[in-house]
This record gives sequence, structure tokens and C-alpha cells, in this order.
Amino acid sequence: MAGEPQPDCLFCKIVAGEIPSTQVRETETTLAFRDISPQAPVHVLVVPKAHYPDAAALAEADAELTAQLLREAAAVAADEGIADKGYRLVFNTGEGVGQTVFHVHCHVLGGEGIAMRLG
Ligand code: DGP
Repeated sequence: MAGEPQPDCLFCKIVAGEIPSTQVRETETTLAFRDISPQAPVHVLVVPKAHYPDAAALAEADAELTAQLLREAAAVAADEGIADKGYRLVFNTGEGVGQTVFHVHCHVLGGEGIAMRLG
């Protein structure tokens, strides 16, 4: 069923506490934790606790949860002190652009030295 935990999903295991992570925020429906391989001074992943493979599937299934995820991403940016200077939210969607974990996650990227423009 849509949203149900998937046994082989890495981020479902992190949500369940079966794999450790450095958590920075948690709500009833979302979890935010530091990326294991940071690409910027601040690099946090925000996930819904429910399992959806990518941003398109989440948006199609649950508009409120999509909004909660984006609100949490903004809250992470505020907590991490990067909201004023600007930050980037990235949803890699599909293997072709490097999505490696098929549990939707929002990368929150920011801090000194982060590129100002994509491309
Ligand atoms: P993506 O390429 O968009 O699917 O990003 C997946 C991210 O997940 C990547 O930046 C590295 C991160 N990641 C992979 N395995 C782990 C893990 O076990 N723990 C944490 N905290 N992050 C992980």
C-alpha cells in the first residue's frame, strides 16, 4: 500500500531507528538527518516517515505531507543558520540524475562556498 514501510529501503530503516543517523529535527510525519557524505557545509536530508519513492509520487499521493516536508526543510535551514544567506533544496528524481535512494528526500544545502548558480 502507498506509504507503507519497505523492508529493503535504507531511509525506512533510518526512520525506524534500525540504522543510526545524526538527526536534527523530527515531527510526527518527517525526519531530518545529516547526509553521510556532505556536499556542502550544511547538508541535511528531510524525509517523510511514510515511504514514497520520489517527489512526484509523494506530491501525487499526499499534498499535505508534501507541504510538511517543505516546511521542515525551511525549518532546518533556519535552525542551521543558513536561511538568511540562501540555501538550495534538491529532490533528485530518477536514476538518470543520480537518485540513489528511492525514498523521497529533500537535500537542504547551504553554507559558505556553496555555488550560487546551478550549471
Ligand atoms: P540521492 O543521490 O539524491 O538519492 O541522495 C542520497 C543521499 O543519501 C546521498 O547524498 C548520500 C546519503 N546517504 C546514503 N546512505 C546514507 C546513510 O546510511 N546515512 C545517511 N545519513 N545518509 C546516507
